Order: sequence, then structure tokens, then C-alpha cells
Amino acid sequence: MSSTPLFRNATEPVWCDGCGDFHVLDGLCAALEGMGREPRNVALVSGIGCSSRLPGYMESHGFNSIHGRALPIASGLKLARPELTVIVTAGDGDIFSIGATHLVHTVRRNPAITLFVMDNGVYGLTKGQQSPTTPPGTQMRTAAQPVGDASVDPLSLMLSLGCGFVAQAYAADQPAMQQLMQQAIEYPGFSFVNILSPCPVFRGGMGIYKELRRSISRIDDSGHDPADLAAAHALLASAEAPLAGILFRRDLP
Ligand SMILES: Cc1ncc(C[n+]2csc(CCOP(=O)(O)OP(=O)(O)O)c2C)c(N)n1
Ligand code: SF4
Ligand SMILES: [Mg+2]
Repeated sequence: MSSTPLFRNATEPVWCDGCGDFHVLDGLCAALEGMGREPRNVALVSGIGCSSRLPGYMESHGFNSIHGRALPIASGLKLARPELTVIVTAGDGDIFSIGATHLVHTVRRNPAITLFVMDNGVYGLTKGQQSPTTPPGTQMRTAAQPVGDASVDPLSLMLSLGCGFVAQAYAADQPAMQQLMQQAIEYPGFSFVNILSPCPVFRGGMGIYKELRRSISRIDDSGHDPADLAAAHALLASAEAPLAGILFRRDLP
């Protein structure tokens, strides 16, 4: 896949063919370049996971750190170097499982950091265990029984925590994802975009792309007002398909 040259370094990703994270890498490189950012003014921080390898493929400052700990590291970095564009790229396991407490308290502090979660609904790096976003009833390769636990809804969680920018994108819809990335990066506080980024190896095969493209419902088409928190909760509660777009946006102190 092609990436814009400015933000892509020469390292070849080790992701499997068909991994959604290729799209996220391409989209983020294009989004940053399109905003006129320079690699020396951008810092990417991640934890551990297939998705967390992303900073290693970009021509910017990067720290592939410790499982679940990217947010406190990024918060410290933003305090020390406020002029940098600080972006956290995480997996669903990394951020909603082992890193969940950091997520709660980072939202409370509202630092000007952007969080992009590559949500594939699985622990990809460790070969297919259930993650907090795996739907109940899913049969994982690594378990004898289908998943019995309830799942976390990232959008609902972030709305409830009080995050001022909550959005969802689909990795293979490049123009829409890039636009959302730019809006999130421009937001003056803590912004969150959940990116549906398939792991065809351990969750659903390549057919998951077709399924997502067919089922995704665009928030823009619903007439939803993103400044209305109650409407955002109501839209989520009534949604029968994955949503894409800005669900909630309000400037916070
Ligand atoms: C402290 C610690 N516990 C567990 C692990 C093992 N581990 C590595 S990545 C990972 C989960 C990755 O899942 P996710 O964040 O969803 O990323 P993905 O690989 O799916 O992109 C786990 C449990 C670890 N590296 N460190
Ligand atoms: S295991 Fe899944 S998440 Fe990891 S690189 Fe392969 S396709 Fe991507
Ligand atoms: Mg994952």
C-alpha cells in the first residue's frame, strides 16, 4: 500500500497481509501531511500490540512503550513539550483492558492529546484471545467455549467518562477516516477516535471488510447534532449497526 512520503519511514511493517492497521498508517500519514504538520513536531506514543507497532513506521518522534501505559507517558510528554502534536495509537486490549484506569483519569484531566484506537475486537499480537470489545458469543480460536463476557462499547464508555470529542471511523474508508483524524488532532483537548481496523487473521477473515462496508451507518446522514450529549447517548442506544463519524464534540476546560 502506498503512503505519503513525508511521514512514512523506510521500515516495512510486519503486519499480516490484509491487516486494517495498514489503512490506519496510510490515513494518519496523509492526515498529518494534509494539515501541514512536520514530522519533527509530531510525537506518537503507543503501548504493546500489533497496532502499537505503528509509531515505528512513521517519520516522527515515536515511543512503542509498555502495555497499557501509553496515556500517562503521552501526558508527561505533552506537559514537557506542549508545542508537540502528541498522538497515542493503541489497540482495544491495550487501552480498554490493561490501560483502562489510565484512560479514565486521562479523560478527566483533558490534556490536548489525541487517542486513536485500532479496534479489531481481539488480542492480535498474542494470537487471538478475546478482548474487551469482542462481542459475546464469538468463538475465538484460543478458547473452548464462545465468549461469555459482556463487551465494552468504546463510544458509550467515552461519552460516559466525559470526553469532549468522541468519534468512530472505519479504517478502509480512507477519506472519511482522514477527515476525522484531522478534526480530532485539531480539537483543543483530549480527543478520541475508535477506528474499526480488522484483524482478518483472528477475527472474521477478509469477509469482515465487506460486512463492515455494508453495515456501517454514517452519523452525518442521521441529522444528529454532535453538540447534544443526550442525543449522542440516544443515537448509540438505538444504533443497530456500527456508527461512523463524530458522535459528540464540545470544547471543555
Ligand atoms: C504487562 C503485559 N501483559 C500482557 C502482555 C501480553 N500482551 C501483549 S499485546 C497484548 C494484547 C494486544 O491486544 P490489542 O491491544 O488489542 O492489540 P492488537 O494486537 O490487537 O493490535 C497482550 C495481552 C504484555 N506484553 N505485557
Ligand atoms: S495478527 Fe491481526 S492485528 Fe496482528 S498484524 Fe496480523 S492481521 Fe493485524
Ligand atoms: Mg486488538
